[in-house]
Amino acid sequence: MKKRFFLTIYICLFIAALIGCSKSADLNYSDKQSDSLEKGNLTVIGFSQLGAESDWRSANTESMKETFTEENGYKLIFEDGQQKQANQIMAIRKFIQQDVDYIVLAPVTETGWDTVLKEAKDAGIPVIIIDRMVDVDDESLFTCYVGSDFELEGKKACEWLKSYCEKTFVNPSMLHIVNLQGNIGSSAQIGRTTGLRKYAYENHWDLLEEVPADFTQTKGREEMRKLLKKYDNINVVYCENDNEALGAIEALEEAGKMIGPNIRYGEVMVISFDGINEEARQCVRENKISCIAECNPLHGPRVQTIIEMLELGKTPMKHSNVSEGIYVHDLIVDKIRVDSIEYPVTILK
Ligand code: GZL
Repeated sequence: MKKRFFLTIYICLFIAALIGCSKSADLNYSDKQSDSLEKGNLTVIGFSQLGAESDWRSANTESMKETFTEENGYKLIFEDGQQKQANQIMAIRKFIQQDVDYIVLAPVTETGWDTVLKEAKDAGIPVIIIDRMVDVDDESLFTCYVGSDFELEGKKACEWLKSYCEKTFVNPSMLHIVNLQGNIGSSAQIGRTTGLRKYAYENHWDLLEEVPADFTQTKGREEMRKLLKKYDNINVVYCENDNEALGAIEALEEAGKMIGPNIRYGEVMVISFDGINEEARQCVRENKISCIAECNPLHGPRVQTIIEMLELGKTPMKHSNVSEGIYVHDLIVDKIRVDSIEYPVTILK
């Protein structure tokens, strides 16, 4: 009798356990279901943007947001690093916890990414680097890079300056140049500065001073003011982006300087990079900025192509650079040649 009693209890407990498991499985399943419902069929992308310092940056962010919409099948999680690498590293760790499908990183500076990119790799999340580059010991820590060749941008701007001097009979020894640099340690600053230094060395240009101006208009104006107090012979201002150039122009006008390409007649020539800011483009039309080396911010569609390839199990190019031009006021220099490749120049209408 006793035996039958305990057997009945055991069987009831066993059936209860079975129902419980199936419920929790259902629970898990419904949890999973709600999880997948949250993601739906969307591809989830964690995008760590470095900041909002310039018009170029805003256009870059806009391009990513316009591309990775839910209508296009994506869920974009956007984090603004506010110019701080620590914020970007925190964002990447958050993306890893959220188990996103892809991480896109626009790094504020080149170094200091190895550890967090290793964490993303260990989590099996592909990382796509855009715009500026990362300097890591092991390039398997990121899937691929798409952005600009910044040293080439610098060389193009300098080759235009060299050709312009030749065409207008300005002796290279007449040039007295200052460089308003971007964020120190960023690929854009490193490349554009390297291009200038190479040309200054090879052509015996007088490179008076290089100062960080953080790619912003405010800093460009402040640093230009200081340089004008220090030097009375500046006749070329090399600005590593358009926002700095606009700030420099404000300071030059405050100081009563004539701004333009006619160095022989005492004008101060302004050279810049990007070409996305409408005010800067207007300055080219008015010959206040003599030349802008284009830096194209529209990486959204390029990243989408990469992700579509990865989704199909294909392998994108490890490094891809976008092709970029030169914007000018007139065709005194109608083409330039850099590293034996010819580039057209474009008059800004
Ligand atoms: C270049 C980009 C630079 C732009 C600046 O790709 O990193 O940062 O030239 C921006 O305008 O702030």
